[in-house]
Amino acid sequence: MDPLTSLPAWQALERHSAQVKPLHLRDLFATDPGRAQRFSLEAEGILLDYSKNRITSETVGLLTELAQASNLPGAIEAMFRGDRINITEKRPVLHTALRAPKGSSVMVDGVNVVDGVHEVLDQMSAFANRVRSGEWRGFTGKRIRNVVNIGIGGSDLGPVMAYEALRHYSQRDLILRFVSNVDGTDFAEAIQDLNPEETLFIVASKTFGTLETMTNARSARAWALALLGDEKAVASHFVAVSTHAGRVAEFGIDTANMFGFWDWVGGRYSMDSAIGLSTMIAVGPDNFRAMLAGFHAMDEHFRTAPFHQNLPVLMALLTIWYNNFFEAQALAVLPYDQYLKRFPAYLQQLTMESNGKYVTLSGERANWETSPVYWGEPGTNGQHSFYQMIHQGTKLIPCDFIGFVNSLNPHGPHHDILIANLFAQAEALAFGKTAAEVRAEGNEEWLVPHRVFEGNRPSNMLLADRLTPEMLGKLVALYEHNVFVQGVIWQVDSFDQWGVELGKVLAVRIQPELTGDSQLQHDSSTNALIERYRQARSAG
Ligand code: G6Q
Repeated sequence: MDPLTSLPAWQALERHSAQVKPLHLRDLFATDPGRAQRFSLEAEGILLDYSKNRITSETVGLLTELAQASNLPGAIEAMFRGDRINITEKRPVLHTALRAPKGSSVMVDGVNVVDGVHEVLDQMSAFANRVRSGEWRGFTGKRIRNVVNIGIGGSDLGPVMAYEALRHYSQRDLILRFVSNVDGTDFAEAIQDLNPEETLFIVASKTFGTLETMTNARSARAWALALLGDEKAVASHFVAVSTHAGRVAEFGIDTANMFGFWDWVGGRYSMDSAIGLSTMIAVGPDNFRAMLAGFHAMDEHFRTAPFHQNLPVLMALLTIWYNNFFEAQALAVLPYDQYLKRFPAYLQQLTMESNGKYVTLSGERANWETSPVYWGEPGTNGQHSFYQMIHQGTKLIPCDFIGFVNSLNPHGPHHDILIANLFAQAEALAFGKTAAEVRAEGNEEWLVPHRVFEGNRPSNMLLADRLTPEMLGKLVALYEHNVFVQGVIWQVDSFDQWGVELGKVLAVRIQPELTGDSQLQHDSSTNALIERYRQARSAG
């Protein structure tokens, strides 16, 4: 594989970026009345207006050439086909098979995995219906009122994001809670007002060996059994989502109450597998399947649309444009919809765990930047906190704005106010306010520099009709594939996460040292911290 920076397409982009950097969006719009139309794309019910980016038509052409030179078409086919593209874990990457329609075919080791996917979906649907209807009873015969998902990382962030996003569609007499942190506070607060007789725990863990999840699951079992008083109660109050039947059985959960998935589903790509069981219980099988249909529609768009009309490809290329040619270090995701309040947190894992890597597929150090820092908050809240830096800070921070034409909760003027703010922020970022405009408002001269907005801050605007389950699926798939394209171009394995291992190993070593009196053999800082903790704890 040629180093990225040696590709002629890359070098052409370097030269081109030097020409584009001095251009201002104010002038690009003023000289081109058709700009908004030219740089807008509508597909799968999503409008992407990318005209407020610091690009020209040549930029888009060169970026798509880079995608071709990086063999993106081949990489897309390899993923959908089930090639072992997660090379460091020697696994296929087939989250797209999780939403493939019944009857379609994706072969792994001679087996059509789509059949298995639909078997599990049917099993999940039957179970979800039993919980939702009250047919599934707790050990003492009471109806289940509370569902607590215990999982972390990919086994938490997707489910909690989807639950919040689709709350409007949820069965309101069921309480959903999510426990992830090993901090006992997370568990204690989740169950403090719950009755174990009416509580179902979903232990969601691909490996069923994750320290945090197993610690929380054991606490949940102890809490439930302390009140229910009989080991047999576990069968009525615990189900598992895992790939590891042996460990599930060892924990005491009947494997008849286990929902399986496969090692070709990465944790952060697993919300539409059985890991989404809590989502399905909350919103029902029909809404869950509508969400899957949305994922699939975006998969098909990604797979078939030409690059210059391809939503995930264009968004990824624009990220590369700023990340690699404008030295942008971050990207803000700003949903103007309260239901998407956990979407930025979900994307943090999807993007940064996938592409936050300095080693390329060939094992060399990348001499180019990889993943930017993704973060965000729902609008308008973010406007009253960190937007200051986006407007007037020293860093260039491209933004993805997300909005919906129709609110799921239309209350008086709220939605128009919300959307006015959404459009206004993108406008203010792009066009800013000149010194002449500030002076014309009658400001004193010394205040002028403080009140000037340079503008030329780029943003994408994603606009859809309303936040339905199907639309959520499309949005998530849009970002999944966006991340994939970035990873292909940066030549990293977007599907492993070796960088999370070392801290886990060290924690296992430190834990007994916190309570023991063994000789400490760390650096002086770590030794002193452990000593300090030991002394303070023993002093009570
Ligand atoms: C995601 C990661 C990671 C994983 C968690 C939970 O891609 O692999 O976030 O999802 O560590 O793992 P388990 O599901 O195995 O408990």
